[in-house]
Amino acid sequence: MDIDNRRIFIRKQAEIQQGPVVYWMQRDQRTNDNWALLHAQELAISMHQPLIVAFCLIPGFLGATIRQYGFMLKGLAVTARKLVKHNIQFSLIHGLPQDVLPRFLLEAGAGILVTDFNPLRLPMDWRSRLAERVEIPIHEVDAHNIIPCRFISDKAEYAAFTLRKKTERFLHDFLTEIPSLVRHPRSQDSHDKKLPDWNDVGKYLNVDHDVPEVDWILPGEDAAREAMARFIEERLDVYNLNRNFPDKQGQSDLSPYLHFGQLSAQRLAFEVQRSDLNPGSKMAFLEELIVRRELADNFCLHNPGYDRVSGFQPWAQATLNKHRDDPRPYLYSIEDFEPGKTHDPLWNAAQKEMVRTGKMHGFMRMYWAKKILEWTTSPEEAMEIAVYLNDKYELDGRDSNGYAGISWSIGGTHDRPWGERSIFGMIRYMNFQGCKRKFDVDKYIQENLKSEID
Ligand code: FAD
Ligand code: FO1
Repeated sequence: MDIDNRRIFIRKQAEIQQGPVVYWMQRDQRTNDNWALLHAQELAISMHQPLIVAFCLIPGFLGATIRQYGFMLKGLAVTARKLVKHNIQFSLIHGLPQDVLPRFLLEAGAGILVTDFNPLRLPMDWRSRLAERVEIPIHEVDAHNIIPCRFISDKAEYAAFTLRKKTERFLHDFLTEIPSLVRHPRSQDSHDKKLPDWNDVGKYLNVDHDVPEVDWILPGEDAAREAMARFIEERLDVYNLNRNFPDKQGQSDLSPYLHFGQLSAQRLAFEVQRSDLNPGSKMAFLEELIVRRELADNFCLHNPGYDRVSGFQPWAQATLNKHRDDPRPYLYSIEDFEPGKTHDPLWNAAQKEMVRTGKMHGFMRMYWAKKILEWTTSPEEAMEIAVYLNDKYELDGRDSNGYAGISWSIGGTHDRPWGERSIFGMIRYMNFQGCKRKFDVDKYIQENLKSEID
């Protein structure tokens, strides 16, 4: 197997015991192109042991609603079936990992635990608490990033250009073909091939059911691969032209698959790179998928305040403090923002797009967050409202890309200072006129407010 050791972080040193290998699947919820699963299988084969995959279903996660849980669980059902077909046991366990995994591992007689990488505060906390409660080794494998996050930099990178130099240096090592999972040669004698009753898991959830599931995207790793192929076939060639125009279908729409780990970013980058399409579009897409995305994980791993004003650069905190008392032309509360009831039809249209589809256009997310800074009493309130709405309605929410994107918009993270103005200070400003010059705002407003008018 050619897993690169620079992908593996020893989360807990201990004596490997004789027993099955367990992969605690958390962020990367797929059988295909999953380095953590491949590492676990390689260990199990070398130890002549069965391989078990465990997923801990948590009753609530960062404000996720039935919209996100529905998408995730339907995707997990596909992955569970594929694992069993590979003679790999799949176990769905209910509760927090540090509470339920120790007993599960003991009962399975596990020899070693493998998990994947997640830089967010809560998932990191699960991993460290678990490490205190088990006696077997824990290997953490970064299956989410093309260049492993812990390897590429040991500090918060200031901007895309500082990280880009490092990605260019190591991309050749890591943007490779990915081996396939093999049918596992051994299974637990007590291997319960029984799959969870997915219709029954809803009762373990404690989530808001008022945000409906969406139907424009099919969950699961098989649908993700098809969507990837369609994007490369139909939209990649003009990605550079259309991606920043909210009135055009220019983006890949793959972020929900990437967020839940139903699609490997390395697979996507590998297929894009070897396509013979417009080099400008390929470069633009890989810049987002590799540099921007890895910058977000780097930000969350090395900056505890990734979702707060305290996580902004000092220059940004200083400039926002200086303008803290500037008069706000409009002031709105969450009661105005959530239903999209501001004076600005463009902002309202973006909010409606997110509430209705679970995916606001990438360009509009910048405008949307910046206006929340302009129309609230403080940067702290702006961050709170932007994170709350983003994590409640976006299918791809609760993701390092989101915290980095909101921090970029409101706190200039990974951006530079711009000309000083009221409220924003030197944080980059965006306004309606700027959008009007750039794309057909009337068309975008019509499309997204029409459900109001109908
Ligand atoms: P495409 O343009 O097709 O890009 C392909 C992939 O590249 C994306 O799926 C994503 O993984 C990555 N990517 C693209 N743009 C960015 C970016 N600016 N930063 C990091 N990665 C990027 N992204 C999320 O995944 N979840 C979020 O909750 C989220 N919230 C955001 C909030 C704000 C205020 C801003 C400014 C950006 C946010 N983003 C978020 C980043 C970006 O807008 C989305 O990743 C993108 O719109 C997803 O749609 P797509 O997959 O069709 O994008
Ligand atoms: N990860 C889990 O291990 N168990 C869960 O029950 C779970 C629920 C969940 C719901 C919505 C969502 O957006 C993410 C969720 N995650 C869960 C975490 C997710 O898989 C990612 O690890 C994080 O969002 C970080 O990217």
